[in-house]
Amino acid sequence: MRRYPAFDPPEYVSWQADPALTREFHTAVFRDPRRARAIRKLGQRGHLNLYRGLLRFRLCDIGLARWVRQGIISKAWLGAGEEAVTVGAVHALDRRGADGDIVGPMIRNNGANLEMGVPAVEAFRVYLATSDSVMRGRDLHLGDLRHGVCPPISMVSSLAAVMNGFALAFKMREEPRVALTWVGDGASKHGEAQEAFAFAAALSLPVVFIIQANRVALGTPLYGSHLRGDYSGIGTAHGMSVQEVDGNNVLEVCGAVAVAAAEARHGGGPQLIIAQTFRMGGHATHDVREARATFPPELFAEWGKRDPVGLFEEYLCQNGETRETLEDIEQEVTQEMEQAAEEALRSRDNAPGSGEVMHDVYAAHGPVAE
Ligand SMILES: Cc1ncc(C[n+]2csc(CCOP(=O)(O)OP(=O)(O)O)c2C)c(N)n1
Ligand SMILES: [Mg+2]
Repeated sequence: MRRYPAFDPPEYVSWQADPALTREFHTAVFRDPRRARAIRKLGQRGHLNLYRGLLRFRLCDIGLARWVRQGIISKAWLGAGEEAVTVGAVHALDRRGADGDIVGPMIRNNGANLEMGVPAVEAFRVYLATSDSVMRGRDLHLGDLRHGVCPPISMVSSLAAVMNGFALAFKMREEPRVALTWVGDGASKHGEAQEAFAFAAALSLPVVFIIQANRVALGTPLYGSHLRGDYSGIGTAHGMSVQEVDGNNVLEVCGAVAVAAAEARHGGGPQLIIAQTFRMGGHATHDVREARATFPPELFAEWGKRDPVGLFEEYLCQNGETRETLEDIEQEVTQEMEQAAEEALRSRDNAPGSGEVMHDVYAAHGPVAE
């Protein structure tokens, strides 16, 4: 894809395919027969849709970063380098909408909205806090249950328990549906995440948890919060099935989630996936410099070579796709995102009125009087 020197991490601007990593990508896809079967089932259309999804997430983020640079918004939480963990997972689910599987993204999984069918304009409008945004100007955490997306909860790890609620309802109603959520490696240490894992396991709920191990939590590197360095023990301690994946390999993620979702859907209980990845940017756009100073440059260089978009492009081209096909998709997605940003800007003056502030707000004792 085209690179954007003003917004991309420098490692992406000068991105070149590394033959060893391209080989590794290919090997990983077919290592596990169950995952390989799910990946083959995607067919050409499914593969290109995954590519489209990666580009949507990346280009939506670039659109938001551009808005920050232009002073339209003050900051944005982006997923650069981690897009495959979100896109691969969502594409393995039943995305029919309100009656299908339900996902609970965190803010770094914003691309889940786009892949579940939430219009791209919403990803921009939500940042402008306009009354015509799906969140009605209340919150920049985006979700829409009509498309099977539960909005993120700002307090990290709280969403894991909420997703258990969806899963419990599916189980009680005997509906073959699953709930899926992502838990940051930092958030996985919170009591609420651990309680959610224990509860899901004890009740054998149809839920998939993905620990998004990007080696950092805000400004704290992994080794500052987690002595072991790996997460496999968390799942087995609670009695969950565990799979580990390269989170920058969109096909491996998709295959692993397809296997996990099938298990959960057919009574196999909660499934944990540990996706190894790396945050190529800051916690948000405001602290990129500090984030880059937190880790040695070699780590950025190493993970920079593993750009999920570049790796997948190489794979696709080695498996029969032409550069022209990929460029056409890129042009289409670029246009989609530019139009979405423009459309959102047209709502910029629709601030929520003061009369709306109490709508849909509940206190412990019931609806708040207007
Ligand atoms: C309960 C709670 N404590 C602190 C915060 C502030 N905060 C927001 S994101 C974040 C770090 C989360 O790290 P991780 O779970 O690894 O997710 P990542 O940002 O790496 O995707 C923190 C501490 C919060 N939102 N919620
Ligand atoms: Mg993290």
